[in-house]
Amino acid sequence: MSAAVTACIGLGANLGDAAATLRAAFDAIAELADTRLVAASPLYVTPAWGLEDQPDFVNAAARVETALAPAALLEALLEIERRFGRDRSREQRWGPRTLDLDLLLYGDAVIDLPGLQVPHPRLHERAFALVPLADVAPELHIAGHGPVQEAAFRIERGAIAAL
Ligand code: PH2
Ligand code: MG
Ligand code: MG
Repeated sequence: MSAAVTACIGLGANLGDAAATLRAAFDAIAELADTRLVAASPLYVTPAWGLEDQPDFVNAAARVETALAPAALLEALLEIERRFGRDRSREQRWGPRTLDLDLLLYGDAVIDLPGLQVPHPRLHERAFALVPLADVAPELHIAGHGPVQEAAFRIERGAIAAL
């Protein structure tokens, strides 16, 4: 694999067997073309954020090395979401989902396109994303917010629990 970039992916689910879905999603990420899964975080049960009247989420994070460009990696992640039953035409913002794969970090890139914002805009203030990310990428920097580990120390962890 040539010119690989380190990227991080946030995984989340709260419909069906969310833990099984996340484990299978790690396998799907490991099988992506031109991409190597370097680390998979533990799974965490996290209280739903944004829209509180829904089941707890299971969240995790993956660290990969990839030769895919950001848009190609995002498209591959959306394809995995669809394979696991995600239908974006039938869901509400911040509502329940079978699988959500977010591109959290892509090297040091700062990308602000419709549908592709990296670092993920609210990453530094969301414990459900930061806590697992700190397991796989403590030393990586969130542009404008410093190292992942320090952002994770600053955040209120709330009721997040290892699965
Ligand atoms: N994702 C959302 C909305 N709320 N809450 C938690 N705890 N975890 C998530 O992954 C999550 C959420 C929409 O993507
Ligand atoms: Mg998403
Ligand atoms: Mg999300």
